[in-house]
Amino acid sequence: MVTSAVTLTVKDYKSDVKPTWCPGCGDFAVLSATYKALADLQLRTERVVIVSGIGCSSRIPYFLSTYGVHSLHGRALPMASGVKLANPDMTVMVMGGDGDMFAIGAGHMPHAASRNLDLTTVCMDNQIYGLTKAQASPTSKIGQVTKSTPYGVAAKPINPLLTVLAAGATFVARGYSAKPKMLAELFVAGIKHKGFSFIHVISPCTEFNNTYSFYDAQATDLPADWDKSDLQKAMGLAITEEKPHLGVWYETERPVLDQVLHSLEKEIKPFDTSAYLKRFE
Ligand SMILES: Cc1ncc(C[n+]2csc(CCOP(=O)(O)OP(=O)(O)O)c2C)c(N)n1
Ligand code: SF4
Repeated sequence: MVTSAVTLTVKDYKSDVKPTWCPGCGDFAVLSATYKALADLQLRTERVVIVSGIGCSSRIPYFLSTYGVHSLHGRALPMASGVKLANPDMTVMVMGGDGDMFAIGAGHMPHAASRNLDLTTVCMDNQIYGLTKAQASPTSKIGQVTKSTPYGVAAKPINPLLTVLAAGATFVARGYSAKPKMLAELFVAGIKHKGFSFIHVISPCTEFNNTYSFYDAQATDLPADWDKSDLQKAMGLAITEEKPHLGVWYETERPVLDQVLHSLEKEIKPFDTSAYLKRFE
């Protein structure tokens, strides 16, 4: 993390591009929380990269004055992994939707978590494909009527928290767009964490899946005495919870891939390609 010598404020992280999301979209709160977290941490804009895939949520890099990559649908994690490995001192955030991260991009998630690369991953979960106008996503509820499931979703939804906990993420949290203060605190904690942090954000789509009243009533904070070092307890809650719990679910320390790989660099032995190729002459 490279901090600034002059004091940066929220407005320093805003780009000239105005967000194009629908009024009330939960992603606005995620953007504001990102501005606030970066300002709280005083991170220099040129030392931060926001990498996204494709989706309404994945438009987020345009609205920040940091570096940004609006990559391919589902490919934000591999793109961000390359950015982080090549630039270990940069703060790299990966941001996108439930479709991007748990449908087409789902194969990358467990590997990013198990490798423990120092990335802060934010999944804006609206339980629908917003950009393509309301098809079912991997987190849509059983029975949810969408454009692609006119008789209701039949599949059991993927459980993002359980997935990343099982795969080895070293920081796992959940926030809600209607609680922006907590969201910014979770982003600060996720960025400060050395290793793979995953922040699941309930981020309603006002246009196609407006769940604000449901989550206003259901979302509940983790108990004050919650032990965030207890993986089994966190996984147990992810399996059994009836109401979504907000806060830091789990945090632990493990060697971080980018540091491990860079520490191995000094052991690399020169490889004589011409001598090797002689075997095939
Ligand atoms: C390879 C590929 N397949 C499909 C699409 C079409 N597509 C664009 S965004 C998207 C899903 C968007 O849903 P989500 O990732 O949850 O983001 P949201 O728009 O809800 O924020 C799909 C299927 C695409 N752009 N590229
Ligand atoms: S369609 Fe939904 S997810 Fe997309 S900008 Fe509008 S409210 Fe947000």
